[in-house]
Amino acid sequence: MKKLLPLVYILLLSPILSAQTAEVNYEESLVPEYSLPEILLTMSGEKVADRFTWINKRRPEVLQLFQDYVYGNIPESKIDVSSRTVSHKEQALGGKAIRDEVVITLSAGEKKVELNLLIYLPADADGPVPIFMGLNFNGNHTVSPETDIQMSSSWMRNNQKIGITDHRSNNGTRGASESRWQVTKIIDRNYGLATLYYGDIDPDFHDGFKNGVHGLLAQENEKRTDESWGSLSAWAWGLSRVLDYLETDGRINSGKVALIGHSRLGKTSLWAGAMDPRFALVISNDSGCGGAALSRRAYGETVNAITTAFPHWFCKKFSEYGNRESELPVDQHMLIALMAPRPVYVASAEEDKWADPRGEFLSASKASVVYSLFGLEGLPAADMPGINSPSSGTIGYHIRTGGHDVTAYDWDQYLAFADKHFRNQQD
Ligand code: GTR
Repeated sequence: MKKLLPLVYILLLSPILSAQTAEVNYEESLVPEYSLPEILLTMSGEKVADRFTWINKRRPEVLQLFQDYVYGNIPESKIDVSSRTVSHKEQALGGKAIRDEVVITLSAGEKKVELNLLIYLPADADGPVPIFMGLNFNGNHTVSPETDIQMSSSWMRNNQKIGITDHRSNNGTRGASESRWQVTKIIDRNYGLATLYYGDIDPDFHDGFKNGVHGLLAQENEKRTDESWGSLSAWAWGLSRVLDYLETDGRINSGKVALIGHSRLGKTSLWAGAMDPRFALVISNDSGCGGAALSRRAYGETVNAITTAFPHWFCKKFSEYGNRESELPVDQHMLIALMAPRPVYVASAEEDKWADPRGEFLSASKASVVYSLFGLEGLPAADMPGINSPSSGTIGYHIRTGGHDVTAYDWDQYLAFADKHFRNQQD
């Protein structure tokens, strides 16, 4: 048995490894020529020249195209929601913050899913505070230096030894993701933070869409189609249920929730923000392919690579567009545009070539035409900004030094962006 294990791991990892090593293009000169689908043209050929046509005709069309071709449709299903606060700490982070742990129970008949939410709020707030909200990769106990946060008992990737990359080598240990969350910095700037482990909503492995909220919302004898939801849609749907809960907490300004996500969870934050306009500000940190990066550039991770390594993230139909991205009726600049007129921030990292930084910039830039319909400046920078030189209008963008991660530098930009849009403070 012992001898068999390495072989089993190699077999399990091989689709991921082969997708990452096979013919990855990192040469700008080898990016294929492409033309993007026209954002401001409806499917019936009508030019979108004002915001009313965008809101009433083109936006719903684009949203539906992303459902049908990329992330999949979420079934309408009635669920019951209840919540209970399982811990409350008045003197968190040395007295700076109040900390709650809340269990949100989603149920449908006998089936239920529990979401464990961790909330930090500034102790001296004099009214409802704006918050950052996001899914974490490795459990709430990894987010903060505090040692009395409940350990997650949900399925975790490192138990499965699948898809581990170096930036997650510490997963599971208390405080391991502290640098990615900067809780003290957030509190010092008078924002709250709400976070939960993404695997609570839907465990990140392919089980035929039975566990997590896929199972919860599934109807008896339901047949999945090529346009049915994958895990990115599941995580996004879960975020909206958490927002439902936050709306009931009077200490939080639920009209000022900034949704943040990194990598696959950055793809998720963009998709959640597109579907649910209650998210007032949306941040994509290094989200790459299927997130902010243009699919047609096929630079770094491609549609073929991502749907081979992670078939459960998207609807099945998306996988048919590997190597024929130019036939997709959407590209990812249209996803960014779905946020309009809300502020949206896209961030890249210089060494994160797999996520195609230029493709992320171009998406942000090309979404600006929709912001113009609202009389807003989208992304001010006409060309890709230099390293560590953010550009911010109602769309923000930066590329920083370093690799695939969320750093204090990233948070400094997000906090300044939130101040600008939530508190009318210029940076
Ligand atoms: C990679 C995947 C990326 C990104 C990343 C992550 O393996 O290819 O699209 O999502 O995982 O989420 O850490």
